[in-house]
Amino acid sequence: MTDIGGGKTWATLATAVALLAAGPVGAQGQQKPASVGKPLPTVRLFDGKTLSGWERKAVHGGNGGIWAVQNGLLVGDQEPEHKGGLLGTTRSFGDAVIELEFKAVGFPLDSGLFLRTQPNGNGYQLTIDIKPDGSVGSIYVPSDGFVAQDKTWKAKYRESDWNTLKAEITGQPARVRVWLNGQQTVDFTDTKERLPRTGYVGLQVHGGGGSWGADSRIQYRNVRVTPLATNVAGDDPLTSKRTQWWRDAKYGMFVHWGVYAAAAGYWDGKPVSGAGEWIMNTAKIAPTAYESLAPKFHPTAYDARAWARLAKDAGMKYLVITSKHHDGFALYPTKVNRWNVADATPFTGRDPLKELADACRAEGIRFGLYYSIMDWHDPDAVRGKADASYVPRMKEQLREVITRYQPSVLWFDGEWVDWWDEAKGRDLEAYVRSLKPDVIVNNRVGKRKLTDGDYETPEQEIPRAALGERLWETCMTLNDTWGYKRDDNNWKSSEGVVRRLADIAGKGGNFLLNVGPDATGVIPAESAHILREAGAWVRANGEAIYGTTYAPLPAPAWGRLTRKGDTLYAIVLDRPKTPGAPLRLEIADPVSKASLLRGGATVRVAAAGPGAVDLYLPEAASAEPLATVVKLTVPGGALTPVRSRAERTAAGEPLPAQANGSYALSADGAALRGGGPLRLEGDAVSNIGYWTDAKGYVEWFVAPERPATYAVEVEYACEPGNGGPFAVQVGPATVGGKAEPTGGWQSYRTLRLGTVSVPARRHAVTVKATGPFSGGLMNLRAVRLVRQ
Ligand code: H79
Repeated sequence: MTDIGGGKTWATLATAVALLAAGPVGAQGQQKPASVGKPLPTVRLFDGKTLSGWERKAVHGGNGGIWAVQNGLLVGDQEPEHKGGLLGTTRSFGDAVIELEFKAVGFPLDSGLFLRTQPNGNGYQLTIDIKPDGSVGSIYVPSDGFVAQDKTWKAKYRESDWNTLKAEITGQPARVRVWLNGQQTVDFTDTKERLPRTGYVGLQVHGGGGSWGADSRIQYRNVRVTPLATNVAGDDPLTSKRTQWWRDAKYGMFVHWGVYAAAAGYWDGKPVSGAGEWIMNTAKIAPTAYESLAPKFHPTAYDARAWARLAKDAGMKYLVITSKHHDGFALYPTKVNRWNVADATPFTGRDPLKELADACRAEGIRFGLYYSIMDWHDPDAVRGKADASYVPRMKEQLREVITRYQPSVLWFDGEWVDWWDEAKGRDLEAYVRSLKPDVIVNNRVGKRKLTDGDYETPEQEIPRAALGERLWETCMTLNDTWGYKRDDNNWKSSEGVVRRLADIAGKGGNFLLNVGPDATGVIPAESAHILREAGAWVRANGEAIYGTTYAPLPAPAWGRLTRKGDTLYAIVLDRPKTPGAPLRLEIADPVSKASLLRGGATVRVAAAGPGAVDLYLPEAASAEPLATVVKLTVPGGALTPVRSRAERTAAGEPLPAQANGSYALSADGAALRGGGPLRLEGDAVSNIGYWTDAKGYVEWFVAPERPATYAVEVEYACEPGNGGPFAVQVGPATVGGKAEPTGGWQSYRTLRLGTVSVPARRHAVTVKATGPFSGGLMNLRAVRLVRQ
């Protein structure tokens, strides 16, 4: 529950509940559920002894710390701060029934049960308020950042006695039904579909004390959740056995191959801008003219086994290839039309997809297929009159590829055409799952909504932070095209590949990295070289990547953290510039052991104040190419979440100093103040942009332990014709500067402004414009206070 309920604390009481879920085929859909079913095994969430299966969530201004096990009961005491925080399940649930017993003593207000809770703490909150005049419960649902009270009801429970609560959440939009002591008290449907179909179950005590009654507590026992099989997938992709291999795999190869490879980025002898596989669209080529590429697609050098081996050498665990891209060309002998490799090209008698599926199986690589819903070649799809004609043909092609190649993944794309809608997406998702129930499907099967398919698909970008309880995969090119382009040599480096993989793994995602073979069937030598070089690192350090997820800790400036059970992997992307200097790690739990993943040399760990340790890399670390991995043991495996920098700044808390006493105040930890258009943007490194209004300013907090002098540095970029005067204020001290153009909005430069001396206490650090400027003031990446 959150405080934004509109003034009054909404009290609640009781109970927890929860759940979540569901698939597209919900309560009122016109379609039949693909698998409505038997309940799945019940998960017992509180056995009277331990809180296994739960973790304290650092959301809603608390850390969940007030929950305790006492005499076989789960107890949430009231506490004066109104900040109990959430006790949440470590796993998410889809459609489910949550059952528990609760006893309320006194008036423990503002407590409740969250269902489908997201990492930020938003969820359907079911509350039973306890008031002397009877009980009124509510459902609160987040809406545009606020909590809307969607429904209230009367529901009396027996005070100081055990009560049963049963809650069922199904469908998408969600329907929540609640029974109190066997009596149905709630039947609520969310008409706005504001939350995804999975999330964790949470309990909260969020009030009590003061005028609400000082001596109050809630006790729970027999808490259990029974997942229901009413998702289209029949399960929860975040946790199911079905998706286990994909969640563990982390790194895959994307292959874009079709007749566009024969154009290689040229049409009529002239280079065409944009991605190679888009040439038909970019150069406005009519279907009949485009067909002239087919005779030039004759990949006699195609060696599927070599491709699969390359994926393996690269450390990749799966491969997804275009069975049909936007140009409609089928890379396999379809019976649906003649626009395919067997009927339109000289490459007859062989089936590229069959060869690759077999080769992948032989090399232990999972095989998946890309399929474009948009089709520039099929006249009915082009006209957008696709329902009665093209859509059945598409389904038939999908039936062909699923039955012939048994793909582990279906990667849809081109779903943005206006004639494709969510209902068609659900129908298609149910259709492909009926042909292969364990297939993993991306969210572009529908309209890329949270509830479509199994996972999200950021393209050419890495999310700024972990997406939390959702599956996702970043797909990316190795140069600037997916399909082969002869002239595109803008290759990423092998180091860049490793850094991106670490960044993605540190945020809990998968990485699908593309190659575009040419029309002879060869993967460009540069691609192969980069992948193998990066692969040497990935294979040697795979323990820190495969089967891991993100850690609920702030990402350090020097690298990324992944987690597996009670092991934390610190992937050091930037070793200390000063030899022997430590790396600071923000962690609240004790670290019992630390060593290099490669070689096992001991890493010294020194306490660095509350909530942080310093890691001292041994000599051997510098021998490691690309990135050193430190393996840390955190006994018990339950990491206490540590709030992000942005969350701490928002709460007015100082950010921690680096090991040497300096502060790196990065854009992603700042509070953007003053209203106006200021915005956090940027790819791998965030910056504050849209600084077009002098009212907008930026703020962080620091709290040096002793009086200190700092050199103030600002890392910024500025396009010609922009920029202006500004000041950095650290508590009582101010230094001024001028943002001069640096050559472009992405040409970052570090400007040293002067020094400030400040006493030992909490200070706000702000950056403000000090005079008029035209256009934008700057793109600000960081302010550094370098300890003198
Ligand atoms: O297959 C690769 C690309 O060919 C394909 N997806 C990857 C995996 C791709 N198609 N388009 N794009 C990538 C980017 C283009 C997006 C646009 Fe649109 C299409 C801009 C306007 C139409 C989709 C709909 C994005 C914005 C609106």
